[in-house]
Amino acid sequence: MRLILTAAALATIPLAAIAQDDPIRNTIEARQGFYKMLAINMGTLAGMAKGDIEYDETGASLAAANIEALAGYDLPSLFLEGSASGEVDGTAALPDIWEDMDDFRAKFDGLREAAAGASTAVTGGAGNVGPVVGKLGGACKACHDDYREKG
Ligand code: ASC
Repeated sequence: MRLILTAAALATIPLAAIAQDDPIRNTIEARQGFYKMLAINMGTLAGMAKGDIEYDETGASLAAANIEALAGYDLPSLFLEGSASGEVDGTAALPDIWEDMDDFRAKFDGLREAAAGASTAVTGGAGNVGPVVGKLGGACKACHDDYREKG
């Protein structure tokens, strides 16, 4: 019985390996997870800036630190050739990204610059959160305008 169970368990391994070995699907899932984490932390800061979420200095600083950490990741490396909208389903990444990867990278550098120091900038009161959200949102938008499918 034990032998049979072991064989059955082993038989499932190749299928799982195939699913994880699709580099295009992996890269799309990874960058979407990245954006989701970014959006969750932006949501916390934007909520505090608007007064929808009660300001709490530690919470604000942690959310901003998360954004700084995310901005330190080399996100553009997840944009593999062949993972554009129109080539595969389930992505809003416009083909223009690959037409000018240097500019795409420059846009991401813009987020990194906007995020620098954010965890300190949001301390000291709810009134300090809005300007940080504005700066970060501007960097998000600059890239979305050119490189994310509308709609
Ligand atoms: C966010 C979020 C975005 C950006 C964008 C800025 O909080 O989820 O995609 O900010 O709205 O223009």
